[in-house]
Amino acid sequence: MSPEAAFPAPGDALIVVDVQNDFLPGGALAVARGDEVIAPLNRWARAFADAGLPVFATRDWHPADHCSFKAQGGPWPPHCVAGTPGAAFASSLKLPPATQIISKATTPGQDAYSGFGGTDLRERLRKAGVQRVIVGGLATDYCVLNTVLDARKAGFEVLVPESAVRAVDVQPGDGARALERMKQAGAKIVPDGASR
Ligand code: VGL
Ligand code: ZN
Repeated sequence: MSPEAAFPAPGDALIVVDVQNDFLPGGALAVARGDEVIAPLNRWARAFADAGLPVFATRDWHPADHCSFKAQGGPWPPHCVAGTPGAAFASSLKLPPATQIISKATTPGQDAYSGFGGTDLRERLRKAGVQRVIVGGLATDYCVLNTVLDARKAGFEVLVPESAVRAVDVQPGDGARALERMKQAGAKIVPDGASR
């Protein structure tokens, strides 16, 4: 039986990471082929909603003077400024109405690649009785990586469908190395052929 055939089951949650316009082709911090995660994530989201299981969506939600922006000495161009079109979820992303939105890196002085960083995501997962999370979104080598590592540290089982993640690849191979680090941390990477 393929791994995802058992999904989703009670105790599972879906975490959709930062599928925001600024990370999509044409955006301020575009991830190459970032739009390709949307169709598989829509299928996962529908499966979770149909099963009555929780869906979480994280978003980068920065103030205009955020420390990660070049003007403040950070590594990135301005992106995902709270309330701007670039910070909005992709319009083709079909999040179920009950999706719980987790905003992160919302203050000028702190960055957070992880959806667990400075948020109540862990408590919300615990309260929902979640034991296993499926994580997809953008970008493999930053926010997906750190969300997955924190989920493992918090004791959750983690599944990452390769079809549902894409990398920034500032250095070629960053995305592949990030997947390797997730695997080392105990996450299960589901290769494209095996996934939806
Ligand atoms: C991200 C770079 C800067 C991400 C967020 O969502 O992966 N990457 N801020
Ligand atoms: Zn950011």
